[in-house]
Amino acid sequence: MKYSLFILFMFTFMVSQLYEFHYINEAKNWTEAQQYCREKHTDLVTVTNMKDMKRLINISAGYQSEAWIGLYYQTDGTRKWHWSQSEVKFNESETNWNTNEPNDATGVQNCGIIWKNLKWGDLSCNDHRYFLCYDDELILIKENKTWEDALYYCRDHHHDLVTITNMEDQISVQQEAQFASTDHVWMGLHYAWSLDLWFWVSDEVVRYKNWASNEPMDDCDMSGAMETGGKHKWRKKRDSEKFNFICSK
Ligand SMILES: *[C@@H]1O[C@H](CO)[C@@H](O)[C@H](O)[C@H]1NC(C)=O
Ligand SMILES: *[C@@H]1O[C@H](CO)[C@@H](O)[C@H](O)[C@H]1NC(C)=O
Ligand SMILES: *[C@@H]1O[C@H](CO)[C@@H](O)[C@H](O)[C@H]1NC(C)=O
Ligand SMILES: *[C@@H]1O[C@H](CO)[C@@H](O)[C@H](O)[C@H]1NC(C)=O
Ligand SMILES: [Ca+2]
Repeated sequence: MKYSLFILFMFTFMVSQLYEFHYINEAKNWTEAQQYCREKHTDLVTVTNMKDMKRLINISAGYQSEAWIGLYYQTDGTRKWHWSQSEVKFNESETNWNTNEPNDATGVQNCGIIWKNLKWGDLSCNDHRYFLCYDDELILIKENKTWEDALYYCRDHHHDLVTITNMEDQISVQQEAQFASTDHVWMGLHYAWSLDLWFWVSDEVVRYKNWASNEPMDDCDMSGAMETGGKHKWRKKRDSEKFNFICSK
């Protein structure tokens, strides 16, 4: 089937900063769904925090029914849940199972689904269901620019310099940053000297933090950059330094 035909059956239902979710209205088994998402988008969705949950609430709109998410039980070795997006570790304290799930109700149920009430269940991976893919909404610009020029570039050509509000965002940005040609990449993080405050240019409050230790004191004309390699810690850098940078689309 041609891609244009798939488009007809595809609902793009929300644009957030770093991800765009797609509800695919075509029944497939879990493995086929994963393959489809990886070919046409980035992967099956990871659903790990309340921000994502709230965005997914719109699945329950209209007639849309339950859908596969990127959750599966690894069967070889230790039996343990995993996310299809392999960089994200499954965290037992961030689950949202429906009452009595997971339960292997019909024998072995190794794949995860999200119901209309946003609760999770396990189902047999052979079952055919609609599913949820996501697209990364990040782009690495491999040009060396000052922080301010990077900001204007992103706002002119895309959406904004990237904002990171949680660990999942951090991981997505790391994935892009590793391909940079400079040892740091600019993010949309800036120091307001007059207010003695770090802020995201998107107006998000700086809640999640990933600063390296022993960073210099806050000073005027400083902005936040992420290390391209290693632990991808955040560093305070002079605005006039020139780095690659990451825009949100
Ligand atoms: C759900 O969709 C409606 C209409 O498309 C939109 O106005 C609303 O902001 C969305 N909800 C969330 C939580 O994003
Ligand atoms: C798991 O989630 C909890 C609650 O959000 C968080 O406090 C904890 O740091 C997470 N653990 C890991 C290993 O990420
Ligand atoms: C999914 O479908 C494919 C193609 O029909 C098949 O090869 C595969 O075994 C199925 N996978 C599961 C887990 O059922
Ligand atoms: C940016 O700077 C890096 C490191 O100095 C250099 O390797 C790279 O070629 C530069 N890129 C451009 C497009 O000038
Ligand atoms: Ca079940």
